Amino acid sequence: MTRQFSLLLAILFGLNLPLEPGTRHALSAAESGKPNVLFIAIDDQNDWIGTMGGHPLAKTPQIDRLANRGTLFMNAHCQAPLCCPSRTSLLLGVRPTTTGVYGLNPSFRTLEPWKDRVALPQHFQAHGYRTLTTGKIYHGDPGSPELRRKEFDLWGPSGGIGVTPEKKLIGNTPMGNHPLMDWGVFPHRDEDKGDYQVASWAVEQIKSARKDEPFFLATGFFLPHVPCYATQKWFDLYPDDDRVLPLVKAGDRADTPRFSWYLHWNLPEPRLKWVQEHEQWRNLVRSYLACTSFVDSQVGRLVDALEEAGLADNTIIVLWSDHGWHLGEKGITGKNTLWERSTRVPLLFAGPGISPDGRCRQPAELLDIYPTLIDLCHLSARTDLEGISLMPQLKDATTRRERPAITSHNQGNHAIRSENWRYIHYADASEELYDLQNDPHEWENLINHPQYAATVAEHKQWLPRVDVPPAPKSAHRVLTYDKKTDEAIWEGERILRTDPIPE
Ligand SMILES: [Ca+2]
Ligand SMILES: [Ca+2]
Repeated sequence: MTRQFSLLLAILFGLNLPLEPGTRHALSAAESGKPNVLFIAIDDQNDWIGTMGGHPLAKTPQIDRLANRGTLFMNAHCQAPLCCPSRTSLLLGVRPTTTGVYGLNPSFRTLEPWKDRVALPQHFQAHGYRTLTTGKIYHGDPGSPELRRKEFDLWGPSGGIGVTPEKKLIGNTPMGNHPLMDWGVFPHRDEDKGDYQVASWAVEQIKSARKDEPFFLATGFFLPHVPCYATQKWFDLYPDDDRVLPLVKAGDRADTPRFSWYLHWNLPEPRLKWVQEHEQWRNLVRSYLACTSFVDSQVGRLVDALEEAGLADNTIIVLWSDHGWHLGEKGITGKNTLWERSTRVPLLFAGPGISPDGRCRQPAELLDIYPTLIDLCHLSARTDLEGISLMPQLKDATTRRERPAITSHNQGNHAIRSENWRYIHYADASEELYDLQNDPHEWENLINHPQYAATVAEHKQWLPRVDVPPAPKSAHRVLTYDKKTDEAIWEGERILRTDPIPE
């Protein structure tokens, strides 16, 4: 069978024939009426988005406006509460428990089973799309110009933090005084921030887009990832008093298993106790909110550019964050947990074929983005994806979804989030259960209440059956556990049952 003929069959019958990255369809995608895609990633953005209700004071007018134009998933969750595994899962369309990518290393392209796997942007490239990227989409740069071209046709500025103060604003932080662990206001210009430059480049690409070739434009914002620096005007959106603080319950960890601490055993992100004692809690919360509002304004610049270029009606916008962030809840700041604040993320679609004002409360996964974009853009289907298209919910947000959202953090640790419940199973067999309808903050672990045995059993059946150990050369935030010896290894160091929890 010639390649042209196999491509033709793929177009006609949606067969999952391998499409080599960099090769293009015989048919021009524009001729077949394919919409553009504006793919917007936000880093470490939790559910503190105005219309999601995660924080009553969060101001995100641009994302809210976009949500009104499209469908917002109110119960969407990452597949891993960490950049590299979450993004790897989304871009490959497979779970972290399938690849074994759980830590910040390795890059999946260095792993034999995944080095040639067609990632989401490559699938678009193979269907005649011009693919462009700026800012943080993948975790880490592929390296050489040749490797970069395999992932995207054109690379813009990498963005990142941008301008920084001369020294850390909050002084030394515990557990290693990591340079990124900083936040606050200092005099600088918004234009000197990495995210502003990323948005500016994306706006230029939208303005100069060719009319005869659809684009897939990936724009990855860095904030509100730490360090959370913002200019005064963004801080001024939030009161300088304790109304900004999230609700936390004293002693909330008394009923969570000790193993829950192992998932974030020793990390640069300070605990709640430290930010309280150093009078940094309110400053951190305001800084995070200020950065969220700043990124929101950059999203607005992209949407405005699409409208001004006359492309809004022919462009699918998908906006997502790679995972959430705690700001004191459950006694910690940071990610790396299997609770709501760490797994719940904004996920919204807007554009042709998508219902406006949709608010879907069914569980959804970032894993679903790949097959959903295939459907929205009428590309050939793939049989190697583990997500399920959200197309029915984009037509009618009340359409039920059978499968819950599943988040994994290292082998053996999983959260199963259904419409109303969260069930957590750790590698040492300890468990948690929360009734999100009556306990939205997940304060009361119901696992020992016998009346919920059926609920637990129902959720347990969704635990991943494929649950591989960490891939070779896994590092950074990697936890392993041996049931036979009850031995947990965090970042290469053994944790004993009697070890005090690091602060
Ligand atoms: Ca991240
Ligand atoms: Ca509790």
